[in-house]
Amino acid sequence: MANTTPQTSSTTGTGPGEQFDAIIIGAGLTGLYQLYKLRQLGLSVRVYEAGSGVGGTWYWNRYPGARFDSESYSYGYSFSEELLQEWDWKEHFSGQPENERYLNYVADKFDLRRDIQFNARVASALYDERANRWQLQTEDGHRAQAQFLITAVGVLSAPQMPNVAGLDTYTGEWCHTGLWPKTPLNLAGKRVGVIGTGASGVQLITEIAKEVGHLTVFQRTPNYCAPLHNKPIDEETQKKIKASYPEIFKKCRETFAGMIHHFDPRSVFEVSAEEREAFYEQIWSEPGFRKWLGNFRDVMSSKEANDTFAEFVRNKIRARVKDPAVANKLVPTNHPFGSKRVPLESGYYEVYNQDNVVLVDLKETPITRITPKGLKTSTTEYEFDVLIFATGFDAVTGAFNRINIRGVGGQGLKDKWADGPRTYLGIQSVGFPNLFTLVGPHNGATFCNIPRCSEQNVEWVTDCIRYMREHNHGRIEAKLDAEGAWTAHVADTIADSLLLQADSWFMGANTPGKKRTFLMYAGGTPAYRAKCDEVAAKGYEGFALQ
Ligand code: NA7
Repeated sequence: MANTTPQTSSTTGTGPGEQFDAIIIGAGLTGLYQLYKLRQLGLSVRVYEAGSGVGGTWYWNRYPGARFDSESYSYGYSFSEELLQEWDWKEHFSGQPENERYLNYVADKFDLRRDIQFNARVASALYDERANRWQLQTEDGHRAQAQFLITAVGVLSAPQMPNVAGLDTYTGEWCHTGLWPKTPLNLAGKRVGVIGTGASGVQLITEIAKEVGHLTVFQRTPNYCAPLHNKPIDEETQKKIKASYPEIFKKCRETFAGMIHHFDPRSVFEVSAEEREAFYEQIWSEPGFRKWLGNFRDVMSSKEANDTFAEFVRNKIRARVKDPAVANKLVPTNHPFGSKRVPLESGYYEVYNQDNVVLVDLKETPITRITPKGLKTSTTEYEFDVLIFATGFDAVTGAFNRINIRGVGGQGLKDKWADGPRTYLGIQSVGFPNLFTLVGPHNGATFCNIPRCSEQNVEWVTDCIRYMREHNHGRIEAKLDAEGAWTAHVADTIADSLLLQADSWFMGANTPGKKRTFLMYAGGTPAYRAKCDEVAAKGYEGFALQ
């Protein structure tokens, strides 16, 4: 087995730096598990993490109201029975502080920190063809090398600011939801502006509306927000959950998106109008994503079917907002229900019934510039103490693009993917040997309850490295035909889907200048897992092993 002691040479300057078998970028949920698994294999591993602590998404997104939209008990790691039994989720949909605590607990329990370098943002990763090693450099000049490079950089980790003039002139406090400071902003009694009404904005707005002095929400596109129905987990339920983890995880393995929710096998039009309405009321009253991923099977493929539920949701919104003119602005009309990620909420629409809250429709009055005291729209000037950007992320590929990753012949990954990602299984890309992209573009883990599918990714990569070591292979690279076929297949998975019809981050359409193309995988979790298993069983079919 591998030498587990890293050899150190000069770690900065021009030397090759520390030597490892594998380097992992990111100490979020996925990176932590990959570290744990590679250690078990006897590899020397170093994780580089930009933050000062573990947690990834749950480290950075510490804005008020941030919480799971997956049932907590379907989100935690499944690999350790001991961990499952000793961790008590306190709420059905756990909040950020608790989620961060959980990931810290895991890091401590499995003694993971000693192989993680914190405050280390990777600037470049260059493949040395002759040595068959990846050479990494962090932004502060630290250098290291490894045979395997494994990215666990997350799907939504490259925060995106709007391209509006004048931010540098703004003199008040401001921040992005995805880069929320550790010392919380004091918003009590303040004049606050929020730009963006996606899943983050909806959670944040609902929470801060309870304490701010005045809130102005700048909305570009209204969303179909659905009730989360969160509540604490009582003792009896806790026991039941702990006794039924095998069934919970089995269910997650079998559903389309790795959640506990299954699409209903019926078509919208197989039932009478009364039955349909009763079904909609039923799923609306149930927790989590039941309304999206447990809806009729054709809600995501037939516009006609989708319209029936979209109108149901619009009526729910209208019923909750007192001022019909405001309600009208909040009602989505330009995309099908579920074609963008459905924000789950706990009192969001009622916020707009508060006297101290104003909704500005940016389609009517766009922002023209940020000013020293706030911002200007085409008609009005606003002043704030705090301005919050809930404007989302350069999704899926953004975090890759922010690292200078160069493979065979110095080819940049960013350049290769400029017209959209090309991958095999969303785990490798031709020209980048020994680079594994966990939860990367085209990967089944993207359109999934991430922990369930990222565990699959990690275990598959670990098995692959074990196989390579057992068979004396030092290098693995996807083959061109396999990459072409997978990339075409990814497009096929969405060909009949209404996901195509929205300007969402799924499509890269939220990032100015980015090629509009499907960045994820919509073939479903079971199909993805089966394909990965088949590839492995056939001796890593579609990969060249040397
Ligand atoms: P999202 O879902 O991408 O939402 C970003 C929001 O910000 C959305 O309402 C955008 O409007 C708005 N936005 C983005 N750029 C601008 C500009 N330039 N001007 C005005 N408004 C803008 O990001 P979130 O952080 O809420 O959620 C990301 C994921 O995290 C979510 O899907 C969950 O998986 C968890 P738009 O709709 O583009 O018109």
